[in-house]
Amino acid sequence: MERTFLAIKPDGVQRGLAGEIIRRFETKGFTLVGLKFLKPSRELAEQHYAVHRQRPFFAGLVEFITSGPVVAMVWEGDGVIAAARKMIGATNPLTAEPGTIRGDLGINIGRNIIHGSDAPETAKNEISLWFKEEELVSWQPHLTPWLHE
Ligand code: IDP
Repeated sequence: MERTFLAIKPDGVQRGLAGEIIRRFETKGFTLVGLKFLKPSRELAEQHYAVHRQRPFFAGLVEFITSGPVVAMVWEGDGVIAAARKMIGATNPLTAEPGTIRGDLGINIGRNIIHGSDAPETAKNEISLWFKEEELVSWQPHLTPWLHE
């Protein structure tokens, strides 16, 4: 079963959007298998955003993500990686489609509420960066037969 890493960034937490965001993934039918509330260390943030190390916004991004608590999550389900990216919307909330998390709830690229893994390989790496294996819970939701034929 496919898994992805999602993180509600400090702006999403400060704005009280954590419940709204979790609700969207729950009601869509995906399964929560890992959840933690933490203030990421600089080391964790720099590793997480390592691909952006050369970009001009890298320092600000690391500063921001380490500035407050984030809700780090692992969600499971068929096609969850691509579906979550679709539900999150484009990187810039101003151009993200209405109906997406960023399109409905944000206005600025540096305050775009949520992170979601962009591909199977990054999902695997990000899950193991943020979670230990024993922190992930494999379980069978009773709703499964009502979500899948
Ligand atoms: P994504 O979060 O939609 O996958 P990425 O291109 O991977 O977008 O960028 C990672 C994060 O870096 C974005 O979510 C955003 O917070 C930040 N970011 C990207 N481009 C800019 C920019 O031009 N200015 C400020 N922050 C940016």
